Amino acid sequence: MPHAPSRKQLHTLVSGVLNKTPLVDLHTHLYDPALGPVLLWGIDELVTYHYLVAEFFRARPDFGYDAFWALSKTDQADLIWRELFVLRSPLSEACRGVLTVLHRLGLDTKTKDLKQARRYFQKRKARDYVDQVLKEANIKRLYMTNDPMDPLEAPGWEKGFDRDPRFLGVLRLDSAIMNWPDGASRLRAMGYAVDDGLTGNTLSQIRRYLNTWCDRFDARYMAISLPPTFRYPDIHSPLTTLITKTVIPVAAERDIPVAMMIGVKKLVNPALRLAGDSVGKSDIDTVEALARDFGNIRFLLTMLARENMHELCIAARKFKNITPFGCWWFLNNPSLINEITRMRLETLGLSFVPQHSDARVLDQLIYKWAHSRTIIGEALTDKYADLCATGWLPTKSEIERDVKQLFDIAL
Ligand code: RAT
Ligand code: ZN
Repeated sequence: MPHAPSRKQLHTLVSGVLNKTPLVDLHTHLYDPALGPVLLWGIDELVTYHYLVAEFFRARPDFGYDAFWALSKTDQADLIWRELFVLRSPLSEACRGVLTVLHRLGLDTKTKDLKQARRYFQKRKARDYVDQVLKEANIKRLYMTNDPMDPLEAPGWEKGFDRDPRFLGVLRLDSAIMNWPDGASRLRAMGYAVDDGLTGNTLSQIRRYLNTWCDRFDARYMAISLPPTFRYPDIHSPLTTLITKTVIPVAAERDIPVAMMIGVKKLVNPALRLAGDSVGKSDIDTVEALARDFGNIRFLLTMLARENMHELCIAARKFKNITPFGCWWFLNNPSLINEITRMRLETLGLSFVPQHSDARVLDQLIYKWAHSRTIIGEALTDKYADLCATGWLPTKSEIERDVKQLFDIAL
């Protein structure tokens, strides 16, 4: 009988498989390079990531919000770099991420200014850099966040372009249906004859909008981020009505999943702009009721509050049409990824998607995936070690199969 491997041997095996397997990124804010400048990359974008903007104001509470936003992007980056990387140690996860990127690109991380990095990026071309980053991060496919109402990306889609098959389309719903009737005038401007009231005709026009744009994006799923107050059933809520009477029927007809990201309190501090959103505890009964009443829909589900993570695992045990995914935003920290991944493995086996990057800047794929692979590798190693203790010995090909089941979601 073969000997049980030591933890060290198992770890080498598991992390080797994880690092070598090209993974799929289920949710990003990255774009097909053919869409042009809407795809963000490079040092100034990295350093002005909204996670770091929030941290800048922790370091400099004396600095005015308006004064910060009035600066050019380069000046904002210089200021953030000085405050968070030069005047104090960059210990936070978002700061560490910038350093991981620079390090992996072969740049000096302990510099007083960003000149060296700027020189490096000036020499890069977007398309080649996409190849370089996807290779370094070992990501084979990623899902975008496509918004028909985004003036920066919509014209590109209307014109049409040759798709990069690694960048898959996702119809984002927030701009059209959140805080109804906010989206009504935008829909009318796009040629959809909607009223502010949710009449039968309005609902059918919105379904037409969803179908038209799912076609145009070749959308693999539709996605929405929801506040902690979101409830189903709720006959008084326009949002709930729009989800049940437009999004869900269109998803059913097209046989595509609906992704719900629940728990964001938008703009609790508007002065922080993109960095101004917060977290709230959401309602798991709502998730269970949706999964029960719409058993024909696959719900990709993530929640923002740590407090919701355990009950989401249990809801997924009860409803096969719920797929928990990722450690979202404020949960995308090593200590929490560790806790959440172990809990999911223990309650769901391999039937969840451990992580997505949420990258807004291309280069972030490098750090978000490097950091997550490390933590997930530790958690998996311990789980296989527990099996070894029973005499069950995993083979390399079984580990490869398992990693593929976890990450290789095909939609
Ligand atoms: O993680 C983020 O960058 C957030 O600002 C949001 O984009 C969130 O992930 C979302 O998709 O709404
Ligand atoms: Zn996101």
